[in-house]
Amino acid sequence: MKIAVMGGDGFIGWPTSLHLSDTGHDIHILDNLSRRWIDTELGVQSLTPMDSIQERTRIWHAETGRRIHFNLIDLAKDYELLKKWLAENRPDAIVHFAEQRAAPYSMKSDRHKNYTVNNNVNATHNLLNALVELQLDAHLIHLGTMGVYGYSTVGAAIPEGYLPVGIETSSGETVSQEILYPSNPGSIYHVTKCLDQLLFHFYAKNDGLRITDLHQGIVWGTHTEQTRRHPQLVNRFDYDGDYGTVLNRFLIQAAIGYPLTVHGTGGQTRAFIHIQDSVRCIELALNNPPARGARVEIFNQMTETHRVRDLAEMIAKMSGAEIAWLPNPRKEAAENELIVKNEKFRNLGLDPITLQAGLLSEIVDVAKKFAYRVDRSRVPAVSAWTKDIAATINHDPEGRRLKSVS
Ligand code: USQ
Repeated sequence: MKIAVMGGDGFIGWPTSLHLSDTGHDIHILDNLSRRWIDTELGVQSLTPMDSIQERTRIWHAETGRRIHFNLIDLAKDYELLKKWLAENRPDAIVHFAEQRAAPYSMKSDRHKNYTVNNNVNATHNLLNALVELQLDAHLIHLGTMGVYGYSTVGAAIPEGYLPVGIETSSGETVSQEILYPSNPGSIYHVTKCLDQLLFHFYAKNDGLRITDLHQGIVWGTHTEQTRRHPQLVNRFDYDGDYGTVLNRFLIQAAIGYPLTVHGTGGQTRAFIHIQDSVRCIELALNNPPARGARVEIFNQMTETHRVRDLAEMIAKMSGAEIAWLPNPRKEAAENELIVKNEKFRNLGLDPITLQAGLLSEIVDVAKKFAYRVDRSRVPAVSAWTKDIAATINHDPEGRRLKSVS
């Protein structure tokens, strides 16, 4: 298949491009390199040394004989350029990662909120709009988030996108319907993924576009089978307070002797998936497109759930790291339960990589190798969800007052 990978220079876009190229697909990356610019803005860098996208694709070709094409296009701003590229190349499928993906970054300031909404919603809409205009029947796979469901305790398993409901009619009968699971975003970034869902719903219904939305959990790990093949194919690995995600952050912190930064009581339960499974799921979704005219296909792309404090305690035990119980900069439930259905990928053959000590220590080893690149002042999460920090959690599970760490 000819596949366009929008955002193919990013944390999941790059290993996905390699994985799909390795399985014989013709890969075309479209990316505006915004993630690299944001590193410059924030004054941070990936823990792993990343080469330019051109150099990465050159190495991939030298290693495998396969070409990955790169196009510098901004989906959100260059509509005409995007349309021209799609018209000339007419891909069979499009994988869409081209969005600002960090919740803390989206909450940094009014400017960051505007940027995240403008960038993410425009990128998605421009893509959908162009597909209709060009009558291009490419299967669109979007990287969404488990966060669209929210993190309140529901007391029932979260279904894969759609919720069956009974509605009482005026004559007293109950009619059943399946509706999009009610959105409950916890950050401006998550809001944009909820808005994307509505755009997908409309374009599938109105124009018959074939769309798959992947509601992904928190990704952990850094290597995939293909990124391991050459030092210059290495994936990016974020550790800073804006882009580093919880489990990878704890592992890096353990590697550099930094206290594990648990927000609040660490009672937050979240869904997780290893990066290798993430790229496998995208391949499974590609091979199982919805029919034209069908509703949006939604998968929960996660393999297990964990509580933040359990992860911190497990890593502390494994590495001897200290845990710092910090005031939570986010506005989120201090404790929640989370049960998630993920049968659809399991039924398609996904055999999940779970948190085995082996893979966790592989990440600690990568972090130790590149520890000299870490700027410790960039580890704390400083983006606050509310100006009223006193309103957020300020005690650990035993009721001790929380301290800050530097
Ligand atoms: N947390 C800590 N300490 C830290 C970092 C995070 O306790 O040092 C806590 C947060 O307060 C939160 C949880 O860990 O309760 C998860 O935070 P995160 O930064 O790992 O994940 P999140 O902001 O939710 O976003 C990440 C990705 C995003 C993706 C999302 C999936 O950046 O692109 O959509 O995970 S999900 O969380 O399922 O919505």
